[in-house]
Amino acid sequence: HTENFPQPKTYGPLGNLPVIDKEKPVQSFMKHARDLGPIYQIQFPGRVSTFISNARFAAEICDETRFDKKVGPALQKVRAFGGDGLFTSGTEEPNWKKAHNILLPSFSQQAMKGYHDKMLDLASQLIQKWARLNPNEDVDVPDDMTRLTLDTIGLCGFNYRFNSFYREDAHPFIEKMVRALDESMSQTQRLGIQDKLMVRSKRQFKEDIDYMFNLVDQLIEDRKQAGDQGEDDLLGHMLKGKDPETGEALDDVNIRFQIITFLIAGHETTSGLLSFATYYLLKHPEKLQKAYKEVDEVLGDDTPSFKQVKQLKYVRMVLNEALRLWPTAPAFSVHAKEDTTLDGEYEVEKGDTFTLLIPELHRDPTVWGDDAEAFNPERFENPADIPHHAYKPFGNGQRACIGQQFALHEATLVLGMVLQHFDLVDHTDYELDVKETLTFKPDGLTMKVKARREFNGFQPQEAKQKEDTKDI
Ligand code: FDE
Repeated sequence: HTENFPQPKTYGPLGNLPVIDKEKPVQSFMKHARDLGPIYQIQFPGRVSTFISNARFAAEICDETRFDKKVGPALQKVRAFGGDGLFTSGTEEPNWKKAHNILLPSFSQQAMKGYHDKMLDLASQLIQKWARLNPNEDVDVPDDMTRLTLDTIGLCGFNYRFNSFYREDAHPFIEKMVRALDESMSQTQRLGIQDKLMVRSKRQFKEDIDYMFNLVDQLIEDRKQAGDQGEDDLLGHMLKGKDPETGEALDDVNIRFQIITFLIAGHETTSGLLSFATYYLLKHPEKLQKAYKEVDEVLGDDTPSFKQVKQLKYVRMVLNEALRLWPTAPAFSVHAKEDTTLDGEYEVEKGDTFTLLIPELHRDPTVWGDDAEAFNPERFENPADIPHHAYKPFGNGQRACIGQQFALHEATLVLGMVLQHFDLVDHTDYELDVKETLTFKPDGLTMKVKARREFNGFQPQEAKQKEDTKDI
C-alpha cells in the first residue's frame, strides 16, 4: 500500500529494528508515537506495521462495519499453542463464533456469583501468606499477584489447583508457557535467516508446547472419566455446551486450545492490573486513604460478599485508572474489510492493517486533558464522562475481552481485601520499570505490609449465609 506515513530512521535490510528496544518493544513504539504523531509506520524485516495512537483514528478502526480483528504476526506464532482458541482465531473461522456463543454465559454477571467463593478461597491464601510474614520480610507484588490470578483461573475454569502459594517457584506449566510466549515474541523480531539458526530455541519451544498439551489433555480426560461433566466451571460448560446457532459442540482439540487461551489471557493481564494498581496506591497516599475509607465502610471486618464487592466503587475506579495508564494487554490489530478512509484523511485499501497502541490512546490530551499522565481515579467517577472509543483496555466490539467482568470482579475483591487487612509500605522508594512479555508488569515491585486487623481465615459465603440464618 502506498500511503506515506512518518517512519523512524531505517537501517537497510534491518528496517527499523535498531530503533526498537528488544526487551521493551511496546514502550519503544510509544516513544516513537510521541515523536512521529498519531499515525506512523515501523518497517520490520519483510513487513510494515502502522500504529494508531489517538482517539480520532481509534474511533475509525473500532468501527466494526469496516474493520475486523487481525491475527497479526505475533498472534500467528502464539497459534502454535493457542490454536483456533478465542484469542488467536480470525472472526471468520468457524470455531471463533461457536466458542464465543458457547462461552458467553460462563462470563455473565450471573456466572460471576458462582465464581465468587472460589475467588475468595484464593484471595484468602494471599492474605494469609502476607499476614504471616515477619516484619523484616517484604512482598514481591507481581509474583504473588501472578500466583493468585493463575490459581483463580485454574480453579474457576477447570477446578484445578495449581497451588502456587505452596510453591517457592512458579508451577512448571507457567515456566513453560512464559518461555513459549517469549519465544513467539522473539521469533517475530528475528530476520528469517537468524530464525532458522535458532535450533535450540525451536526444540525447547516444541518441548514446552508438548508439556502444555499433555497437562491440559489429561485434565479434559480426567473430567470425562469422572463423568461429572455438569461441573459448573468453564470446562464443564465447554464439554456440555452447544452453540445455539449451529447446535454443535466444541471438539476436544478446540477445548484444549480454549483452556490454554484462558490460562494465557486470564492470568498475566489480571496480575499486571493488580500490581499497577498497588504501585499507584503506594505512590498516592491521599488516594490510598480514600480507598481505605471505602473499604472500611463497605467491608468492615466482613468476609466480602458478592454484593459488597459491587459496592467497592472507588477501588473499581483505582483499577480503571491503572488500566488507563498501563493497559496490561497494550495493543490490538485490525484489518480493513473494504476500501475506505481514516476519517476522510487517509486512503485505506482492503486488507490494510492497523495496530492500536492503547497506552498512547489512553494519554491522548484531546480527550483526557493536559493531566493525562497523572493518576487520578476520580476521572472514572461518572462512567458517562468517559469519551467513547477513548478507553480500550479490554479491546473492541465482538472481539473484546470475554473475561472483562471476571477480571474486574477478581481484582476488586482482591484489592479490597488487601486494603482491608494491610497498610502498604513503599520500603524501597520503588521507581517504575515496566517489563514486557506479551503483557506489561511493574518489574521488581516489592513492598512491606503491616496488619490493620486480624485475619481469621476465610468462610465461604454460602456457609456464612447459612450461619447467619442460624443465629437468628
Ligand atoms: C481478549 C482481550 C483483548 C482483545 C485482544 C484483541 O483484540 O486482539 C484485550 C485487549 C484483553 N483481552 C485485555 C484484558 C485485560 C485483562 C485484565 C484481561 N483481558 C483479562 C482476561 C481474563 C480472561 C479469562 C480473558 N481476559 C480472556 C480473554 C479472551 C478469551 C479474549 C479473546 C476474546 C475473543 O473472542 O476474541 C480476550 N481476553 Fe482478556
